[in-house]
Amino acid sequence: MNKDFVQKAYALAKEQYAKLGVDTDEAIAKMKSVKISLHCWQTDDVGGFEKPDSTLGGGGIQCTGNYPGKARSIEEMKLDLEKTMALLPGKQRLNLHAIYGDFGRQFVDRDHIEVKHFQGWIDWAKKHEIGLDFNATCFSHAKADDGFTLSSKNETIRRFWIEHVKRCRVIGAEMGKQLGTPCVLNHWIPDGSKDMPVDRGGHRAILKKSLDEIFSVEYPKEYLKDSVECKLFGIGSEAMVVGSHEFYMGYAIKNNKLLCLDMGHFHPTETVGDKISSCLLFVDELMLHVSRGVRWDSDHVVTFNEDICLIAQEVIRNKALDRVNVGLDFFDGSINRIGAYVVGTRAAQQAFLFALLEPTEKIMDYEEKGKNFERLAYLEGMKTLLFGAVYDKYCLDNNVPAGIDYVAEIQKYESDVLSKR
Ligand code: RNT
Ligand code: ZN
Repeated sequence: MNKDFVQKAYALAKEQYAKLGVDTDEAIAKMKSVKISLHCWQTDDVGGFEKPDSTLGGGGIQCTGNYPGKARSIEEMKLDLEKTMALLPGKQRLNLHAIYGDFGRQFVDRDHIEVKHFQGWIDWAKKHEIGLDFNATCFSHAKADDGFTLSSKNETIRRFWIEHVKRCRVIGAEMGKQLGTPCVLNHWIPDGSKDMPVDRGGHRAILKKSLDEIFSVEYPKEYLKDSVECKLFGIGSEAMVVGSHEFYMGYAIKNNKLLCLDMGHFHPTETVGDKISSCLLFVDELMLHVSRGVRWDSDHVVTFNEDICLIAQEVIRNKALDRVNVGLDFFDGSINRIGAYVVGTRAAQQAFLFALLEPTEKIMDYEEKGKNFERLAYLEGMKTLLFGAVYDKYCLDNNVPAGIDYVAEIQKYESDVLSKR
């Protein structure tokens, strides 16, 4: 897009928003604080690099599609991430899973992973001046095949996973320490039951006991922040998920942990945006897994829709940007994976910019006076202002393609790089 055109359109947008008392320059400046954590697993369909033929297995999550160009090594993944970041305005973070370590040609089981397997990633993050987040990987493993890990009644299996998660915390803390920005270590486990279990309580008590042991080691908050992620159901865990919403909400409040809210992990008529102001009254910080569930927790690429907008609006309206960590969690293997990344991340950024451009005080004033038609009209009116021109200016300021100019760049990357894999 022609720079002149972007500038001209922005000048009009600035004028239009100014009439509503909104300063567009200020909103763009605030986007510096919106650092979205890129989930590395979009580049390879959650396969990981433990074994040459690693594929996503179990845990009730599924990646569909077989579009060519999947990253097959750390080198390819880094290349893909660099391309992705080059097409995104602002700074991001990178969110790694434990299966993405540099294990060389050896097989290193989950209960043996060490900082050295992730030093390459830490150095890479340092070079790109970004922070790292991390996840224990308690799925795609023979010891998760019967559906229980940290809540398993089999003591050998339970101990294996406790050891894995403890090691993940050592690694996460080291990432935070070396990079000077706390690593959010997210804990999601697949544990659950396909059909009606009788001992729900037993498994939940075991999970609590495992977590208590794992978290008995304290790390400085400047290095490591643990978050816990609930889920309503998964494929193969339809009847019960051990780590339910009540379980983790209770656990996080009682033990001062971050609560992770995944947009695909609630009943489809619930919205995560509505939960934010409640949770923030009881936990210090949240981790968000920004995703788009189509009919179920399908992990579709995020689009600029009302669900993501409400999340961003609630974060901004409650002045909670510094208490909410935003990470992506989708995996689509049916389209160009870098394209999926860029579309999804831009959509999440747009939601935040859109929220930053809201004349909240004015609308709230109507609300307080009971003038709810006016409130609705303003909320609707915001949708058709020259918002795109402001996002384009944000792109221009950051020297990345404005509008959908990134499409051509991704097509080129596909023919030069991805199609040759
Ligand atoms: C699964 C959870 C979890 C995973 C990632 C890969 O339902 O959302 O966060 O998607 O850890
Ligand atoms: Zn998630």
